[in-house]
Amino acid sequence: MRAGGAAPRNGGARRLPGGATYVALSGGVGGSKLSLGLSHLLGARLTIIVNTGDDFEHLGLHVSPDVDTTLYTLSGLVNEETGWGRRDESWNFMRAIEALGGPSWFRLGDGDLAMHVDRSRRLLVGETLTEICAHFRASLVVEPQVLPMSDDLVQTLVETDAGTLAFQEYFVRQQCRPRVHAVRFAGASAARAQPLALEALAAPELAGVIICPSNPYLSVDPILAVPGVAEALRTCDAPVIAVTPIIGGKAVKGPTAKIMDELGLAVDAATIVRHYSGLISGFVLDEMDADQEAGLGVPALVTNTMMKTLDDKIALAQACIGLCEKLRSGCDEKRAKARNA
Ligand code: FO1
Repeated sequence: MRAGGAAPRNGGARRLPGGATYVALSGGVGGSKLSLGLSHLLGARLTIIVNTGDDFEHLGLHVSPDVDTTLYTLSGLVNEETGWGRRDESWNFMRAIEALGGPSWFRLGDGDLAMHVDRSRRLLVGETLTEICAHFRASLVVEPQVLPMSDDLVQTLVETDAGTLAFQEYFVRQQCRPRVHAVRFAGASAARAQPLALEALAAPELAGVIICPSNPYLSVDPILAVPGVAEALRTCDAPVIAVTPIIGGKAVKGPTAKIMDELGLAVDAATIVRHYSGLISGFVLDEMDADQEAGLGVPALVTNTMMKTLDDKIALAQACIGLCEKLRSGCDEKRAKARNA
């Protein structure tokens, strides 16, 4: 039995045997879908390090979209149509604030609002983002460990032809329309990586790290910009793999392909592999792009990466774990050969 008294929603029906642990690096919607698949297979043996570069203060509240999307998805509360926010949500607050002439460009449902109010209240009395996330995780009965990448403020800023925009200004208010020149992460160099995240990456039981199919430039890079995280990936004993966010030259959701184009990059798997070069030892690409496998320069697995159903999510999670196992056994063989040589 877990805190909150309820059994985990995933019930462990498809749980993989063994004590191996995995870490996922995730942004919002796309990353959460794979995290859900992984959570079905791994339960509490999964740690998800979540981007907080999208966090911002809105209406005096601390909103942490990627953390909430992860918690909602893993607890079954998510609105599956949008991929963010709660399902069966009511919108009385939005109607009331619109009637008052208040800001309505960022939509906060009534149930969702409770998260932001309670998070803000807890921050005011000195709790950290990690402590708050652990509390919500227990209340919503989420099995995997969900960790903000840092408790310190890191702000994703998008340099565009409309000026420097805070992430949500770019993403929601301006609907990703401005042309992007660069992305930077204010506060990242002084931020401390969440110690539990570094601990999970250094655990002797760690069997793989999976970079989810989140936007590499907007959602994964902020995590990697926090000192210690990229280094922990480079030095960890387990394979690190990435799942493509690009299928057939397009992003499943969001502005990944548009940004790649604006940055003068080819919108293909090789660009993503190069982006993570030095960090990853394996890559998962979509079967639609099978012809790109040969030129990637790292071992690749070709599979369906489009996650429409829960079965798709679990199948992709299983494929990721399979690739990590394969890469690990390759390394073990090499080590054994080197020992015997
Ligand atoms: N995305 C939108 O496109 N429009 C919104 O009004 C919006 C509100 C919102 C509220 C809470 C929350 O947790 C997420 C919300 N998102 C909204 C999604 C969010 O902006 C993005 O998904 C992430 O920041 C990018 O990963």
